Amino acid sequence: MNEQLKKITEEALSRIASCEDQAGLNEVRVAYLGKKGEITQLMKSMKDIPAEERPAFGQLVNDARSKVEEAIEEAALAIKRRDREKKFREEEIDVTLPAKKLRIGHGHPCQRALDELERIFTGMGYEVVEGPEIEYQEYNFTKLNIPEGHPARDEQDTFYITDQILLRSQTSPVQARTMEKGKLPIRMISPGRVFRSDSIDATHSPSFYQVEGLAVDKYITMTDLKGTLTEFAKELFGPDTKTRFRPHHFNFTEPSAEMDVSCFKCHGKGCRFCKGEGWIEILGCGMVHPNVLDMCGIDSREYTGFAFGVGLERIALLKYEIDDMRLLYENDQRFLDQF
Ligand code: 2NL
Repeated sequence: MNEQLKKITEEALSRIASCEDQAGLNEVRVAYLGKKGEITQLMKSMKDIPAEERPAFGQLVNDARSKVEEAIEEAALAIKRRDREKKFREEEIDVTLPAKKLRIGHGHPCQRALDELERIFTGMGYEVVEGPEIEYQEYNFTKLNIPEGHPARDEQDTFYITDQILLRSQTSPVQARTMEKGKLPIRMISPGRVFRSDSIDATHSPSFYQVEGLAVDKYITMTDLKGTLTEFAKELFGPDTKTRFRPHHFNFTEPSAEMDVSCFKCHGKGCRFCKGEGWIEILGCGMVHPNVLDMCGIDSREYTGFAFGVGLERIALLKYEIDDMRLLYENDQRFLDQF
């Protein structure tokens, strides 16, 4: 019996030593310590030996049982440790490896110019309003004091879709629609894409971006126009910027003017940038024509307003010192990355 116990114990220990995983250990546990396991069987066979040998033999079997249990426990721990180390090795991250290069872009020069314009005007309490690019000629022309048959309609070489519907040639229709809603006073800018049947060159394109502005309230005067637009110019081109207003003609404003800013390169002395003028033309503006107010449902005897229109590309070209508008549309990254 003793010999057998020794043999079984050694066998068990050697099987435990060669176990690769927890499942293998479990099999060994069942084979030796389970209900029908070999060591358990030995314990059960106690009744076959003489009564006086039983206590000593029982002690031996119990010792053997503990030895095997301990060996299994130790082996289980070792396997667990080995598995964890293997997992750590496999999941190791080399934090010293160079990172993947992140390519961070930036807004298109026109978008950045627009962001800047919106920042300046919303800062003065203006709301940004957008509207449809396809319009009725009624909103694009008639309500802006450009009646049917007026030469200004041809001058703008508009793209017609039907005889009533066209691609807007300015964003003023958005303002006409806002005035019609009748909520006064109005302080708004309307940025957006406009279309004219022009051939492409360094300063023209059949589709470009415009930002128009409109303020309508009681007692708005030309002084408000000059003050607001001068403040705008100072924000955009620097605090030393001066402005001047030259008489002009637009159908929708009376009086009308064009605004120049002092050249921000030579501060008015005259240079290549301003073509020796000292001044750079920036925008068109004027007091909203009473006909326009009335046709948009606002009583021109009670309310007045001023309006202006800026070409966004022109601002971007000036701000980033680009000399050909076509560069803005080509989407050549090597060019755009410079700004
Ligand atoms: C320019 C000139 C201008 C306006 C746009 C306007 C709109 C309404 C009423 C009156 Cl609803 N005026 N817009 C006024 C003056 C000039 O744009 O050269 N834009 C690029």
